[in-house]
Amino acid sequence: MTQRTIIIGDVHGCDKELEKLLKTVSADPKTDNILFIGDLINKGPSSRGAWELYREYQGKSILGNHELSLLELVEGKFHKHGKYFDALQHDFGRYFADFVKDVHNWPLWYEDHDLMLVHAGLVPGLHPDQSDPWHLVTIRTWDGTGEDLKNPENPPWFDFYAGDDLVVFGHWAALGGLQRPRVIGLDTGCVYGGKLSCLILPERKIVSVPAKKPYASIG
Ligand SMILES: [Mn+2]
Repeated sequence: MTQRTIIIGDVHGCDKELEKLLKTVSADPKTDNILFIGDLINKGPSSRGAWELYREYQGKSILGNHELSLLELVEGKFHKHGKYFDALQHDFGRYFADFVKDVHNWPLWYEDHDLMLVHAGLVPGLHPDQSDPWHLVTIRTWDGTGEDLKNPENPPWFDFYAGDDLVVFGHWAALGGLQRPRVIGLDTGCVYGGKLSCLILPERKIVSVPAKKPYASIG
């Protein structure tokens, strides 16, 4: 059997939906390479439940903006996502240190042959290793300078992408997913009551399961 790569979009603590999606595609860590696009945690019902499934299925994840801010918060830096910190510690309980230790090993992007994963997107003209980490986990649109990465008046970052790799990203729930020949967006807003989606390679099939309910409001 050909080994599959299964890339899962922004889970945000929607553990029940993640479990359903993994079962729907018959994910098997023995034969499948299971990857997460970041933002496994926060906003939804159980970040710990999502992390336990990620471990059970021997997943690998890149950093989302929520994990990058967690790493800054544990270093004592102020960040606007600090509002999630107490709930996250409570949710993980005695496993919190193990979780943080795990996240310390998550890369900002993932590259394998002609596949690249990045949480939000690529800064036009730059390889991810030349980019500001926060740009990689938050970019939506491009203003030409990197000052304002989410102004809806500006074109999306992927309009500038002309590389040969297939780039898979999340982070932009309002976009509702994207399918272009070399760019695929997987954030279909599960935590906001949308659906949780994954991409299966090499067949390029997208499979989604609906959210049981909205757990947070968008924005
Ligand atoms: Mn995000």
